[in-house]
Amino acid sequence: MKKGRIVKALAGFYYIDDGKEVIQCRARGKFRKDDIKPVVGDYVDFEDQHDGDGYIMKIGERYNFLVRPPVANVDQALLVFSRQEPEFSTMLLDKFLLLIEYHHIKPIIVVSKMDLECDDHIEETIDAYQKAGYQVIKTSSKNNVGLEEIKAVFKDKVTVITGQSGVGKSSLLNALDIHLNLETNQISKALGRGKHTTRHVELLKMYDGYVADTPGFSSLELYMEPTDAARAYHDFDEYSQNCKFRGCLHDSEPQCGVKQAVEEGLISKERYEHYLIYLQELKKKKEKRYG
Ligand SMILES: Nc1nc2c(ncn2[C@@H]2O[C@H](COP(=O)(O)OP(=O)(O)OP(=O)(O)O)[C@@H](O)[C@H]2O)c(=O)[nH]1
Ligand SMILES: [Mg+2]
Ligand SMILES: [Zn+2]
Repeated sequence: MKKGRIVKALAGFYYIDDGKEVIQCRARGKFRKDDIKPVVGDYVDFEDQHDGDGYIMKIGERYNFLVRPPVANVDQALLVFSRQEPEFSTMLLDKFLLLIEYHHIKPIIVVSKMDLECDDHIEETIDAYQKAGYQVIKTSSKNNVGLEEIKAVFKDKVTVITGQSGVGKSSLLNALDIHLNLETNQISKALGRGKHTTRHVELLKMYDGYVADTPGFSSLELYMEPTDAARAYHDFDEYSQNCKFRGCLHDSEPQCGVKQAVEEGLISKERYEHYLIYLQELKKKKEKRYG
């Protein structure tokens, strides 16, 4: 039996890197029965048939698993948000951060298309997220800005590049490595959003790390418990030490450390308001599930 890591999944085939070469494999039917499917990033045991085909026999334990995009064993995520086209949305960014931090994946915020100058408050926004403790990298694939900073974060890590369709994820990777030639697309001007150019997930070896370009999305679903959401943001979690009640959702509970921090200006009011919206969404979902 050989061991390796799935670096690509496409049309029912899995491509496994064993450190020397990449072998094309299929999954055994038994995985489907157990309702678990191999995903990119999985460590697997496989049988090499030596005819260019093999079979995945066992999926190793995952230390985390992202549903969208489907990738396992991820260290960090570049959350790519364009300054324009599509327009930067802190509401969506906060949703994303909630999801990524819930999975214990380190988020790195990338503000792409910085060359599209306009009358926004992008610097203030960036400042606010940096104050909250997030690393923010400004890039322009068009003008080759911020690329060295991106290369530096790839080293020794598995990084997923994610974000809405059309924000420039594939363009960023192409700018980092001119030989990559990933397909990119012209954004639909009428809709102000992209048309899903990237269609599969693949781990690429880049700058001493593994990097996954992923298909963009147009909407993002939250699926955690309300109590998990209350603990997801690293900065909220810090102040929740001062909450009187265990399992405080930082909503209507008295003596809440997070609300206190918002009042004192230590947590941005806007982020807290976004959090409350997502918390309501999750509570409603839970009610539906349990009646
Ligand atoms: N002005 C400007 N345009 C950019 C930049 N980066 C990407 N674009 C444009 O944005 C559009 C979408 O780029 P893609 O790289 O295909 O976006 P994507 O995020 O990979 O999209 P999906 O694969 O659909 O998720 C293309 O028309 C790019 O030329 C940039 O830095 N500046
Ligand atoms: Mg793409
Ligand atoms: Zn609280």
